[in-house]
Amino acid sequence: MAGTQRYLRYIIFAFICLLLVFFFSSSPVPSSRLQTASEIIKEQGSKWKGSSAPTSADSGVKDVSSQPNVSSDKETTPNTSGHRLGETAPGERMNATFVTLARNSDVWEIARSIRQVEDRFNRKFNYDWVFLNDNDFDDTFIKVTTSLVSGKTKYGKINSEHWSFPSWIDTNKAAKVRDEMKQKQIIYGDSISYRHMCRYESGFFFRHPLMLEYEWYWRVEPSIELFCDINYDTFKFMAEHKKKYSFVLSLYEYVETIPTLWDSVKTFMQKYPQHIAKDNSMSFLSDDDGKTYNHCHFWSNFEIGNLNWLRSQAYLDFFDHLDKDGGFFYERWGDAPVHSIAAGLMLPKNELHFFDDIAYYHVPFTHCPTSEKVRTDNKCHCNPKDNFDWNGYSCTARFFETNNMQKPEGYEKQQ
Ligand SMILES: Nc1nc2c(ncn2[C@@H]2O[C@H](COP(=O)(O)OP(=O)(O)O)[C@@H](O)[C@H]2O)c(=O)[nH]1
Ligand SMILES: [Mg+2]
Repeated sequence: MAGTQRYLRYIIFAFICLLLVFFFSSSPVPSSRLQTASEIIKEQGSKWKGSSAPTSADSGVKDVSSQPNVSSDKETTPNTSGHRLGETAPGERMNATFVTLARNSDVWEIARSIRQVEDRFNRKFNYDWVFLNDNDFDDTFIKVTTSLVSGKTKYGKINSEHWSFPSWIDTNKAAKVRDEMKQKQIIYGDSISYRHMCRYESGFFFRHPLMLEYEWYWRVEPSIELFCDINYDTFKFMAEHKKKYSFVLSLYEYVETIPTLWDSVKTFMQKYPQHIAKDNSMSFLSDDDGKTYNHCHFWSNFEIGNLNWLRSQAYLDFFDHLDKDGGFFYERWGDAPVHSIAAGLMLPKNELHFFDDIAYYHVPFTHCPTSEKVRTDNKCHCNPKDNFDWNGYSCTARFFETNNMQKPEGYEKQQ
C-alpha cells in the first residue's frame, strides 16, 4: 500500500514538472507565431518594392506583370528601354568578326568571355567569331564555343612560320635574355610561347586566311568581363565615324620589356617618313616631341579595329622593320605598344576612338564609365570606384588632352 502511494506521488510530481516546463517555454506567445499563411504572403508582398501591397479583399498574390502601369507605388520603375532579350537588331551588318587567339586549355575562360560578349552585344548582331591556335583545336573547344556564339564560328591553325624563331634571330642570344629576365622576375620574361604570341598578334593575325575575308575585327581574350549593354553596332560606328583603331583602357608599359623599342621606332620614322600621319598622336606617346617614349599604350587585349589598315603597306613596313630588329625575342616587346605606336604615328589622331560606353575588365584593370547616365542608360553593373581611367597609371587623360576632349563630369573624384 505504502509502495503504491509512493508511486502515485512520483507520478503527480512528474506531471507538475511537465506542466511547468511547458508553461515557461511557450509563454508569452508572440502574435506573429499565430500568423496564417495568407498573412505571411501579405507581409512579404508589402516588402516587395515592385508591387503594391495586397488589400484584405485580395487573395494575397498578385500578377504584377500583367498590369505594368497601374501601380500607384512611386517606387515602381517601369523598364522603358527598347531592348528586350532575344531581339535581333534590324539592318545591314558590317564585314566584321570577333577574333580570339587561344589554346585548348583556355576553353572555359574563353567560354566566360563569349557569354558576356553575346549577352551584352552579339546576340543582337550575330557576328562571326574566328578562333586561332598554334595547335589543332580539340572537339571540346569547338563544341563549347560553337554552342555559345550566335554567329558562324571558324577555327584556324597558325602557320608554323608565323609561330617560330625567324631565320635572323640568334636563338642562343634569345635564350640568354630569357634567363636574365627570369632572374629579374619579369612577367612572362622566360616564356618562348608568350613571345610568339606577342609577335603573332603584332604582325600576323590579320593575315591569317580566315581573316582575309573581313574588314573589321574585335579582339576578345579569355576571362574578360563586359559590364554594360552595347545597343548599337560598334563596327558600323567605327566605319561611319571614320575610325580605324579603338581602345577602352590605356596604361604605361613595363619598361624592362621594351628598352630599345623606341630606338627601332625612330629609325623607322627616318626610313619611312611617308608613313607618318601629319596630324598624329605623338603627344600621347612622347613628352619631348619624339625623342623618348613615355611608355603609354592602349591595352590591346581589347581592340576593335580595321583589318585593311593592319594589312596596309605602312603597317606591314612598320612590323617588318621592328621584327628585323629582333626585340620580340631579344627583349619582350608586346603587341600592345606595337599596335599603339603604329596607330599613334601612322593614323591621323581623329581615326582613334575611346569606347567609353564599353565597360570592360581584364585582370587587373577595369574601365567603368565615369558618367552615371551612361551607366544607367546601358544597364551597367560595374562599380564606378573600380574605374581605372583617371588613375595616375592610366594614359587615358593624356589621350583626352591630345584630342582636346572634355573629360566627363566627376572625373576629378576618381583621380
Ligand atoms: N594558341 C595560343 N594562344 C595563346 C598562347 N599564349 C597566349 N595565348 C593567347 O593569347 C592571348 C594573350 O594571352 P594571355 O595569357 O591572356 O596574356 P596576358 O593577357 O598578357 O596575361 C590570349 O587570347 C591567350 O589565349 C599560346 O601559347 N598559344
Ligand atoms: Mg589576357
